[in-house]
Amino acid sequence: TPALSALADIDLSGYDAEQSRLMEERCILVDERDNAIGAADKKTCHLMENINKGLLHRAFSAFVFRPSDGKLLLQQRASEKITFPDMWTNTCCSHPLDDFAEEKVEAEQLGVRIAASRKLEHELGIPRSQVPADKFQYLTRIHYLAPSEGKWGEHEVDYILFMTGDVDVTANPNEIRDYKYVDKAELQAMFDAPGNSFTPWFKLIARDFLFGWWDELLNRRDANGNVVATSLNGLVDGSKVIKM
Ligand code: DMA
Ligand code: MN
Repeated sequence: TPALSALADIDLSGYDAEQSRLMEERCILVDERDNAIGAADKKTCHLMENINKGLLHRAFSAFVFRPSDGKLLLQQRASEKITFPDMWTNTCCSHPLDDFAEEKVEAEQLGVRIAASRKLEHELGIPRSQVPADKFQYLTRIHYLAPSEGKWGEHEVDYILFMTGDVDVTANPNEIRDYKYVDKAELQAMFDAPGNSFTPWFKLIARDFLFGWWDELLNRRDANGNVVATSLNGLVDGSKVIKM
């Protein structure tokens, strides 16, 4: 692990109290091949000063689709978020935590799938019974770096997870400003419209992967016409980390 900025020197007092508290969560540090090499708090992991020294952590990006029409659930991040506030993005992103033994399990990507279930409940209020870990389809992992505002940024190995299911949303206003379901054309129109801003990871995933995988999802409907995330099993070689 490289020498890191002294934590006590970074003042969070100008930020939302709950989001500042969540900066104490401990992320899993990884190398570029996603080997776990340690842990550090979320604040340390998201400072560009540390990212520029190579600090890299594990994350997930979950995409939840409605079975009946294959629409994707998007969220707009709350203004309270310290990184990438107010931006539109995929259903839910966060980190598997070193704080929970079950979120460190790498076999079958179980740890990130458990973290996705936990955060869909925390951010969107979706009951965990509707988003159980075993319903997520792992696609691949991407390695990307993206500055946010000021001293903050992201540098992650990000697991892309798809899920299909009918979910009841009760958005947590400290996390979520707005949410909506979109089809491919509606998402493209949002990208093309002036004034919308999107997270950098969502833009990268949309640019290179999302629309093609979404087409496959829509093409592989079950006998009832519903889209099923597990139909994508084997579509992608998820064994390597893709550097974006
Ligand atoms: C972090 O997302 C993960 C990715 C893929 C960017 P986030 O900032 O929404 O995480 P959290 O809500 O836990 O702060
Ligand atoms: Mn992160």
